[in-house]
Amino acid sequence: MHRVLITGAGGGIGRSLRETLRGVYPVLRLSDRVALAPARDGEEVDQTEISDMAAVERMVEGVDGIIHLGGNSGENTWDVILQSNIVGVYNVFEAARRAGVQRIVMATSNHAVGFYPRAQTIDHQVVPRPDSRYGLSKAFSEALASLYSDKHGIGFLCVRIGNFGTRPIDKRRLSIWISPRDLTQLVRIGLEHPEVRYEIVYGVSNNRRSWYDNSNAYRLGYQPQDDSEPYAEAVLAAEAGQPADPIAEHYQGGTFPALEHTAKTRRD
Ligand code: 15L
Repeated sequence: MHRVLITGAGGGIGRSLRETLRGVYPVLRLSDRVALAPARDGEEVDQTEISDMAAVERMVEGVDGIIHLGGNSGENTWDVILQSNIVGVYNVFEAARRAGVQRIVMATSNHAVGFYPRAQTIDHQVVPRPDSRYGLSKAFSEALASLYSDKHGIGFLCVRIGNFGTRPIDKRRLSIWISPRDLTQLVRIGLEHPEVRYEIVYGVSNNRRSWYDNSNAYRLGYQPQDDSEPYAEAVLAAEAGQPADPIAEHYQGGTFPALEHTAKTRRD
């Protein structure tokens, strides 16, 4: 990997990877739809709207690997999701194919499977159960990655990211938290592991309260360093006595499945 492109480089994960991957690859190309801090040594800065194919083609030129974080990172209207997460991811993968890019790390989300109940442990082989239009767009991106892997041989690591941050922020996040250093490790596996063809893994730390069987990530060599448990007491104490939405509490996706929820009965 000589030149690695990060899309969505202005978001929380992108800004963190800009630091943790600094000097790991000779050139980091950082792109976002908004202006980014100026390039430092070993960096290139780019401003691209990923729903614009011609601009995306310029963005991927000369790149060896891509970390695709770009797009909308939460629930939104169908028009926004369609342009930024569905048209956007198609443009990135298709432009990557045309440019001969061999490896892509795709930021998918726990919300692609957010309608699984918290009582169930799920692995990388479960069928998607998106909990929102956002989660649906992530399930789409996983299926699109599968197509581009089978048909064009691009290697994909699809990372179903839980919740990224320096510490878990609430009870639900105790089960899905990932620290910056653990995500960096997974991203590097995605770019550097010689045998990645099409893999789904969970982007979570080694949380004692996890809802995931992340054996696929471990098979690829992932050795997470962090666990949310040392934060549990403080997190739970801060939340004690707060009213809980029963739908949000039941499902892994939390408030995402609860939003606009009208079903009278549960599927599980
Ligand atoms: C995500 O996929 C979102 O991008 C992030 O903003 C959080 O909502 C996270 O999931 C979560 O579930 O905590």
